[in-house]
Amino acid sequence: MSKKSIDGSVNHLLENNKQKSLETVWDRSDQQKPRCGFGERGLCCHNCYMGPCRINPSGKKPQKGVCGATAEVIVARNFARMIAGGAAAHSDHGREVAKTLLLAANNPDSSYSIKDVNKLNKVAKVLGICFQDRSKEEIAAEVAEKVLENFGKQDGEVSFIKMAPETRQARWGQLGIVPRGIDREIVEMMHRTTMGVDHDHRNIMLHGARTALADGWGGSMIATELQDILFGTPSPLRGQVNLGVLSETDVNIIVHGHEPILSEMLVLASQEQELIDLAKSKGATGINLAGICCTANEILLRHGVPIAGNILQQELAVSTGAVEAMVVDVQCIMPSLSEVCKCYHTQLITTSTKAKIEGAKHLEFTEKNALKNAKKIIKEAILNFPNRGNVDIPKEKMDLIAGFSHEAIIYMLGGTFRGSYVPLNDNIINGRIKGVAGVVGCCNPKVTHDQGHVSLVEELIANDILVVQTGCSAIACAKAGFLLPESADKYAGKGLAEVCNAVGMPPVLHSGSCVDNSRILIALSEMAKIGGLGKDISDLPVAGAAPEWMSEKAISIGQYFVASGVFTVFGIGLPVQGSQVFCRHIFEEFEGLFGGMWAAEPDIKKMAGLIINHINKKREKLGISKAKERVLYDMEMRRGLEV
Ligand code: NFS
Repeated sequence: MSKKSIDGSVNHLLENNKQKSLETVWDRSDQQKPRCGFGERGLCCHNCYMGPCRINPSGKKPQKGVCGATAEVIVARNFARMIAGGAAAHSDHGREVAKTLLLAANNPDSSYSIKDVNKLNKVAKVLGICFQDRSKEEIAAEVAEKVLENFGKQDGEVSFIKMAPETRQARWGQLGIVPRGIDREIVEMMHRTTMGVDHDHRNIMLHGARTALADGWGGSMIATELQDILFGTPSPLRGQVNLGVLSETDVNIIVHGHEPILSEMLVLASQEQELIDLAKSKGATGINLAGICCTANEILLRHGVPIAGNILQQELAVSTGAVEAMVVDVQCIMPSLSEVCKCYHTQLITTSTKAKIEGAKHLEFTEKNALKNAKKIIKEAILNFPNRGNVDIPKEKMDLIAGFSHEAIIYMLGGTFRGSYVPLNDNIINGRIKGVAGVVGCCNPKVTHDQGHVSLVEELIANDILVVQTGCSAIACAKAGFLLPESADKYAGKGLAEVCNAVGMPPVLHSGSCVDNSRILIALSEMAKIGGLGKDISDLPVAGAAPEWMSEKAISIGQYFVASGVFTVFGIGLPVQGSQVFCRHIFEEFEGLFGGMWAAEPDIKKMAGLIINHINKKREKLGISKAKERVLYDMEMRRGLEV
């Protein structure tokens, strides 16, 4: 890999950091080479202390762990535990949002309120809660209580499963994998994969599907839907992205992590006149809040707050010397930040009781005193401004349009009165749009930063495939300029460009953070329900991809997409490749079970080829593989049609 990134701001700062001997994620990644081949293939087991055990991938002994576990059992258990880890992270986030909605409903003095009543009523309807002639607080309290039950339920099914097409629900029912309670499925996954329990890789992965569905249609969907109620459903707005959004003259505060419960309050606090005045009294021109990772996506989508970068840019943001405080909550936060911050004046502030870092200042953020806590954090940053030394802010920044929630897409396509997915389905049927791909997930220093996302998306839109994005992948493509309507003419195929120009949308739609992948599930369900493209998600000409994945959360997302019927390709590699039996199961046999299956393809051109072939295969099956233009009937033709 010649360059670490395709992003000039990253390469510039890395060069400077090298001279300062400042260690970053790329240096530590190099120090790990050569990587453990057993671990990379998923072949080591440390689930009990008779081990650790590993299977020899060459076929020589040992071919079994001390307990007798085979390669496929070990690989399955490791993979399933990654699903459980990812599902736990998304779902614990969802739980906090539900608790905050309950607080907002029951406590008028709390800093939170119910912003989107339409969405509240919509969610209440799905949950079977009466919303007529009741106050929004009453409805919200019942919604929050009902979804909170979803976590601890032992039987039945998680509520939002109902949003899936009926054929899909029936398939899950036949397979016995409808998630009952979110916590229950995660606990059972950990139980089954502990020493001496489930030794059938197929059975392990069936529960892996159930656990992942409890994330996608449970924890993540709860997070998204309830965040929309609390903070507003996103609609298209303009923003900016990359390290160039940092200001030379303002107090720069970066919020990094995942839960908008914190970041929304920081947005509010940063607009307080008294704090802006304080910043000015310290010699700054104002307060500049910017985000990193998914919390950035959340506040970009709802407030247009700029994004400083994706996961691999967190240390680099500090190394600009221009950040007064890096405020973090949970997930994707590197502990190394503490060391990097020591080299600058930057104050690292942890806020969650679940996530502390040695060397950071801990300012506990609780929902109860949210705004007060947020103000305290902002004040801390302002007071640090006079300690700023030399700064080196890269020039790179790019405009983007974001905020394509499922509701916004419907509105964009059809307006208030006839908004639906019919126009999208029509354009897929007439072949202007060949299909839809969700390109999501992380960045990983094992490959050139941002390259996989950008090259894949470029290839897909050139082939008339509409791309929907979330997470760090969306940030990568935003930096490349794909998230602007103008990019349709520049990069998209003729058919897709025509549709984009007619509607005024970019060919790449930013739908939010990683929990917002649930928006894609709902959009796919709607496409299937509308008709014309089959009856189930697995009939649609769609696919999913995570070209630079790294997190357990990505594995859970991949598994729930597959279990929902979507062909899903991961780049880099998957830690399952030590067992051919297991690979055959998730790459091939899964299709018969779920209608969707996994694939692993590190070569981005080939990955694009797999997605395009899959979409063509689905189009052929639907009988829409030949481009058909709609016939505009004149009166004579119409009369000819009459019997
Ligand atoms: Ni998703 Fe978001 Fe980024 Fe990966 Fe991490 S921030 S929740 S896990 S690295 S996309």
